Amino acid sequence: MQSDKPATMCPTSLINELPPLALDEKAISEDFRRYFNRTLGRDKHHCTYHYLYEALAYTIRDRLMERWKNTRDAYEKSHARQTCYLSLEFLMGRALGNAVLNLGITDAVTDALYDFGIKLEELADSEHDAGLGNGGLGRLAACFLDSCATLQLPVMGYGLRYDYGMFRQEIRDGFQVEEPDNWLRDGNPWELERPEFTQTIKFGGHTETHREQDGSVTIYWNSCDDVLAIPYDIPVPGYGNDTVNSLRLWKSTSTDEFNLEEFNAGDYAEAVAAKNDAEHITMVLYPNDASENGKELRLRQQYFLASASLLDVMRRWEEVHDRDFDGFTDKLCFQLNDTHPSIAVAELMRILIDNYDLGWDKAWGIVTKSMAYTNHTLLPEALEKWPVQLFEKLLPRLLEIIYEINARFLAEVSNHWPGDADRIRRMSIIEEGEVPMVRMANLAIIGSFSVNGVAELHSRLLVEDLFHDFYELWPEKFNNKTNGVTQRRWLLMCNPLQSKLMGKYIGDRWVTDLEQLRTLSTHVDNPEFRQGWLQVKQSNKKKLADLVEEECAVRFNTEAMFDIQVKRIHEYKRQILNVLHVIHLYNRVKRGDCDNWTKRCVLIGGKAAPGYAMAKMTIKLINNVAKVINNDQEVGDKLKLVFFPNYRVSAMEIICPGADLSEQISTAGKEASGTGNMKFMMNGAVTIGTLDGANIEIREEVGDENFFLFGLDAAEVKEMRKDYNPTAIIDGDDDLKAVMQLLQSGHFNQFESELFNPIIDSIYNEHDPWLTAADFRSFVDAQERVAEAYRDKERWTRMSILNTANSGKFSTDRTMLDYNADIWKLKPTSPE
Ligand code: HTE
Repeated sequence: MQSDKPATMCPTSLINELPPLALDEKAISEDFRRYFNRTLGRDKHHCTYHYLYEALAYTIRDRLMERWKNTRDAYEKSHARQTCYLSLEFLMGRALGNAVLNLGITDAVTDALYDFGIKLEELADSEHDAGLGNGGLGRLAACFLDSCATLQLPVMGYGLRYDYGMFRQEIRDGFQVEEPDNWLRDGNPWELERPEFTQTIKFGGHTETHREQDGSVTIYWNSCDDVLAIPYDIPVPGYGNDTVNSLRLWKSTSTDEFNLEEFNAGDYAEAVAAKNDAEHITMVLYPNDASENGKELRLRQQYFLASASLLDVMRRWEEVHDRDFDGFTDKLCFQLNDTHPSIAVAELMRILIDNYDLGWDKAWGIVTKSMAYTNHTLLPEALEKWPVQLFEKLLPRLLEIIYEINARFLAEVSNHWPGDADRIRRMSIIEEGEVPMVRMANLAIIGSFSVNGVAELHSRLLVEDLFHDFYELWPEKFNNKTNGVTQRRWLLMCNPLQSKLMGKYIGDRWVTDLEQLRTLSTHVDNPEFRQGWLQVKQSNKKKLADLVEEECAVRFNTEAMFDIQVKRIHEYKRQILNVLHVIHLYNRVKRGDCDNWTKRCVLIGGKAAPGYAMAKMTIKLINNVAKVINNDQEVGDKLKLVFFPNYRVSAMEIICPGADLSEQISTAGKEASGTGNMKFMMNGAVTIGTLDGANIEIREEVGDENFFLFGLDAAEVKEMRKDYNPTAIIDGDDDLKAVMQLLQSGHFNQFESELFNPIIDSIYNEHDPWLTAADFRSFVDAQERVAEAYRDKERWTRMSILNTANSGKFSTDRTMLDYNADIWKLKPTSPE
């Protein structure tokens, strides 16, 4: 094929002569028109927002393209050390607004569009979210990329290009219904296909050992079903600095030779049908957050990502260093986003030994100096284990390598703790039992030079409990890196009014140095500033109320407190505790206990994993309770409750600026960090929360008087579990008793008898791991303090301002600087 043939030399006159594209209104306007009319070929009959969006996306993309190339060149020329961030999830959301913002051309673009009578906001709204993640873990990866580009750190994201991202959630009759998210249907102007960097990934087959003439042993992994990995690159622009980093996403496809043997045997249809297996690997994102599903296809995805990414790194390495791996660990580092890509530990061994003939010790030295692992949860149900048998079938060569890693490791353990068989059993990569399993976290820890948690409490619990054995062996590996969020998307972009107001008082250095927000506190006594702050919040609440009305057909009164809990639906996050409080408020109205009432609009949103029955039931409960409350004349606008459907990145961009109260109410010790809590804080919401995850650090920063604390702490939770008696707690608390009685009476499921029994039973269960009843009283009391504080407008406004002012720590810029100082050691490198 002539088209695939590389030109003998790339003429410099072809690639070096392009003058940079102008960023002014006129140039943007011209390009926009050209793309709409000529490239897209549209006219008055096709003037949809989608085509306008597409024309603008191409206009912006052109301007990223030249910076992208310059950034690559700069990294190449300086032989920059690089980190590869390996993640099964990148929850990027929309790209257009972010690109415009980071290029610093918001005014020029707005003006250019204005001349055509088009509003940037409306056009940006027709972009489909890139929902390639479940929740916090995936969004964190996206925020990391933004901060690394802004800090000019040579970091490249590696992930999967799922055809279908996180499912679209519809609510029918109060129940969640999952609809496929066909996000690529209308094309994706932000990706660049790179077929020239295609890799071949092996699955199945078997291994053969060959003794060479010199006595050495070579292992061949043969008769595999090969699958092709095609990379698609997505630009990641830094803020105001001409750096554009890359996110490389792999798509699976079949090889032309796929199952040739069957083909030759005449099973043509079988062979063609088998192609599907290959194409299916990157078809869909698994919609489980912090819970395991153990499906074979998921393991295929994990290996596909690890292998394709490592082979890609090797290709680039060979271009410069040939087969000399001496300086490898000086130049490269891999950060594993949870255990999902941790098969990379074994895969890098395989590549170095089988493809490049390195000896075991040399290869192991390279692996353990280049891999770093981040743990994101303590929940046992999220700890990945794969049946040995499945490994044997799917990745036989990798299982051999894992066995060898394990044998050498266990020898080290025996040496350290002679005769401690229990410890060996606990630390082994292989869990013995009826179905022997490969423990991915053990593999990740053993193969990495750094292991970190994502908030102080979480990292402490890791070394005290979950990974205690490993900590005793290698204390120096363990460290904390408290999460953050990028203030470019989660303040500057999503809250222009607050940003503008802050700009007037403290300038805009906070955009790249969030600690600057602290200066806001010097203005907290300025009535004019406070007035402005209040007006901003009112406008943002109005915008949110409009969205809620559109989505839920309920009108929120913007004078009321907006009380918000958005996150994945999970028992440990305790949306049910929130509902119990709402029912309690409803009871108060119904019994006339309304003195000094604070009006509340409660919004709950989030997706439930499709196989998680209790989470789905929780959604139904919220909807049923909402229906009763919202239609009760007596309640009126004292209290509203909505379930916000299809919660996602672009929805959060409207929700968090409009929030007054941020609900962070997980059972202490269960939420590793949380990051929604940080977004709310930045946008001036006050938190009601437990001493869990990053809440603890948020409270430390903002001060106890500006945070509503309730509930047991992690140590008390552990204690309470020993003899937990929810029935006694409920009987001893009139408010909780009334709430439970109303639930049990079927008041919220009049025509759906018994529907909520599983939820009611879980609250009464002595083994309820989430201790919902135990924290009810404390939660209701804290909510009463919230209500009282909210009635005092001036006090609340101060609290709101101080929350923003003290959110500086929670920028991913700080998080990335911490990773870089302790783990990556990259040199900021700027293009030009
Ligand atoms: C934590 C959350 C934390 C976030 O990572 C989480 N961990 C997972 N999902 C999260 O949102 C997770 C998903 C699948 C498997 C294992 C863990 O729950 C980012 O803020 O507290 O660190």
